[in-house]
Parts: sequence; structure tokens; C-alpha cells
Amino acid sequence: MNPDVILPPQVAWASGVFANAPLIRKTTRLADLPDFFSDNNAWRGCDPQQRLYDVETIDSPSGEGALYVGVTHLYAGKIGDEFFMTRGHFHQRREQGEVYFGLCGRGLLLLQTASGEARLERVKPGSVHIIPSFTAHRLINTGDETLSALAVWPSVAGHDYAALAGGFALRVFASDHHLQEWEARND
Ligand code: PAN
Ligand code: ZN
Repeated sequence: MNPDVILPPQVAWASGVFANAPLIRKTTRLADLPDFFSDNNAWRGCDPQQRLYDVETIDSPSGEGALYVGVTHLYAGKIGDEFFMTRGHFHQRREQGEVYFGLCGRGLLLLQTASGEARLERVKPGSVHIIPSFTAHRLINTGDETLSALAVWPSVAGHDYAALAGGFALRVFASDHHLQEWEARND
């Protein structure tokens, strides 16, 4: 006789929607991020309750060696000309890396080293992003649909937002040029 088989959590690859999983949900709204976008007047003119992104994380055991799995749904939109983005962070334990997988929508993953060198990776359905240790990371939605990405990270990593309170070295804006949809500017 076969042993009992456990039905694990499911994720719909095309949408990032979880099923059969206990979830922890966190919503980040415009009001949660003052002095964050470059155009403060535009930020003040927006609905503070506007959702910027939702993160759903599977409620799973923590501890040394344990991994967390979560999906970020970053909505489409701009503050002034600057695209919606996640807050972005270093891991508190800087040596801990992470993997992101693009599920739906189009955008960028902004990576930044401890010395402030920034680079961008294109996020799209099927993209795999290996975030090395000692590297800050932020998602940016450059499209007009929700950008959803699945992340796997060590539960012990922790999030250090304070180290980037002054912002990342790059910001991404809608472009005036017809040939490109976005342009990166040094901050
Ligand atoms: C992700 C992020 C998620 C939200 O799960 O936490 O995209 O971004 P912020 O945490 O910067 O608000 C991750 O990188 N975990 O480590
Ligand atoms: Zn992270």
C-alpha cells in the first residue's frame, strides 16, 4: 500500500496566487512610504491608502537553514514619472542571499552592493534572479500590469531597511523617448 501523500502548497505560475497554504499577508500603501519617491508633491497628491504592493508569505517554520517562500504583487503605477517600487532592503544578515522568479508582468530588479554600485536585471515571466550575499534588492514595475515575483530566502536573513533610508543609487522613471519605456537616473 502506498504511504499517504501530502498535497503541498500550490502557486499558479501565471498569477502568483497561492492555494493550499497558510499565508501571512503584508500590504504596503503610499502612506507607509513618506520621503520615498523623488516627487514629494506628486506623492502628497495621491490617495495615501493606495496599495503599492502586497506580499504573501507561506507561514512555515523558521530557524537556521529554514527557507521562506513568498510572492510580491507590485501594482502598476507612477508617482510623478517614477514607477512604483518596493521599499528595498539589505538582509540583516548580509551574507544571506535570495532567489527571485518573475511570474507575471514586466519590470526590473535593482541590485546594489555595499559600496553603492547599482545594476538592473529585467524581470519577466520565467526570469530567475540570483541575489548574491551583501546585495540590496528592490523590484520596480515598469509595465502597466501587476508585476508578481516569487522569492525564496533564508528565514534567518532578516530585513534591514534603515541602511537604505537615504535611497538607492538609481531611480527608474518613465522615459520621454519613444524608443524606450523607462530610463534610469543616478540619485
Ligand atoms: C521579498 C521582499 C518583498 C517586499 O520578499 O521582502 O518583495 O519588499 P520589501 O521587503 O523591500 O518591502 C524579499 O526580498 N525578502 O527577503
Ligand atoms: Zn530580501
